[in-house]
Amino acid sequence: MVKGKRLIWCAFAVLFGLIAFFCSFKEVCFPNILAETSSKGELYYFYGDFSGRYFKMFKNSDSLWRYTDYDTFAQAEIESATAVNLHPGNYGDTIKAWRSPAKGRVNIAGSVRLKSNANFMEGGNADGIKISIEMRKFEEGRYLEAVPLEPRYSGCEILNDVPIEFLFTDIYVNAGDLIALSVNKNGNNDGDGNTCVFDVEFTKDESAEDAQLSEFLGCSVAPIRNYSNEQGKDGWFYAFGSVKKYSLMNWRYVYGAYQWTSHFPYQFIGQTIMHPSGKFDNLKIWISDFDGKVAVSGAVSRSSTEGDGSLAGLYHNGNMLWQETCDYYGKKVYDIPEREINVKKGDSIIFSLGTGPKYDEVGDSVEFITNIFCVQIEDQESALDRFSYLSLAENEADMSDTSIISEDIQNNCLTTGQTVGIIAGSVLTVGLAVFVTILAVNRKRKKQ
Ligand SMILES: [Ca+2]
Ligand SMILES: [Ca+2]
Repeated sequence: MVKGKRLIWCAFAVLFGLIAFFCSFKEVCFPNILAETSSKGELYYFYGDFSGRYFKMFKNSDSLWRYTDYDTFAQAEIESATAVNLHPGNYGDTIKAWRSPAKGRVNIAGSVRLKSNANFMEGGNADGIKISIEMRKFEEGRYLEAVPLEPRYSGCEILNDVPIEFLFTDIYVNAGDLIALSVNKNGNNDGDGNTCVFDVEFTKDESAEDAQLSEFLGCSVAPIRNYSNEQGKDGWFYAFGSVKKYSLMNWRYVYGAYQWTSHFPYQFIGQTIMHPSGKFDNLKIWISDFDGKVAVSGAVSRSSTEGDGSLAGLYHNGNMLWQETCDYYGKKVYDIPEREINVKKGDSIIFSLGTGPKYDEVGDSVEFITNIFCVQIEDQESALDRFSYLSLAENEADMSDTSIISEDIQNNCLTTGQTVGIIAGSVLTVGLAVFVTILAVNRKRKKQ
């Protein structure tokens, strides 16, 4: 009988132990079992500035999201079901965001770890990352300003490979609210690969119903799509020459990819990488098919320790709005500050890249981001023949007329009158030589 009682107690102890084990197991596994279903909210990847202008990244595959520049991506990591490498870009943060499906409460658990300790990276360029965890409340169809969940997670710098862990509990949310983890490059994005876990556990209020949320996520209007394999598509043309006169490039397989190229060596315009050639600039030209307003911005990223740099410019109808000699030795991003421009149908916006005043091409490959955002359309003519607004050159001599080249032309080249004089002189000299030769031959024949 005593034995039987002992057995019952043992059975209870084992059962209790098992319950305790499973409870603790659930606690440990909390981050990995969250936010898997749509009723728990949706997860998104953004690029830009969560407190300002940001865009939705596009899905490249089941485990990779991208934006326009090569360095920007969010990639699933193998080490856990929800870990992801939020690699920041040269021009904005890479952001993982969660959207609340209804009124309720959330717990957020996670961590961020740099894959490499920035203090010991070879080359000495690495400067770590900064992370922010912020919420944007959704009220009356619009998003309010981003507010950090805690001040210490606002631009928190991470320089070594020790993980930073965070846990927020009982955050009150309404349908549509966004909570996001942003990773910023903190200077440059060398060695900024990281492993982020950002798991959300949502508990809906008992009285709350799932809201019908729209696709609006507070994202800015995306820039007018600015790269394709077709001249004129979305208003964009790819050319070489000068801002005033140019020739269109051809789409060919060169330097490891299909991209726009001229017949000069190493001159091409890729998705974001471009390289100019000699005295002919690379030109990305956009022709408006509407009267209205656009916002224009961009950036040039150079990473080289040789050459005299390249000359980047921005023009509206041939008038220079911005120019910069990008000649820093090392890695540097030159921002083209955003500005609004009133445009008419047929107006041109040109982003140019030249080799510089000495036409030295060494180290002139750059990454060039060229953004044009449509702000306001008053009157659009979609069928506008944009080709007819191009300023195409008749030949190569016709297009050697960039702003920097024009100085050289003024200093070193000849006027039309001088050119005619030289041609006439040359013709006369050759004619005289031929005449003298014939005369000499005739005399020789007479002597024979
Ligand atoms: Ca960095
Ligand atoms: Ca150069």
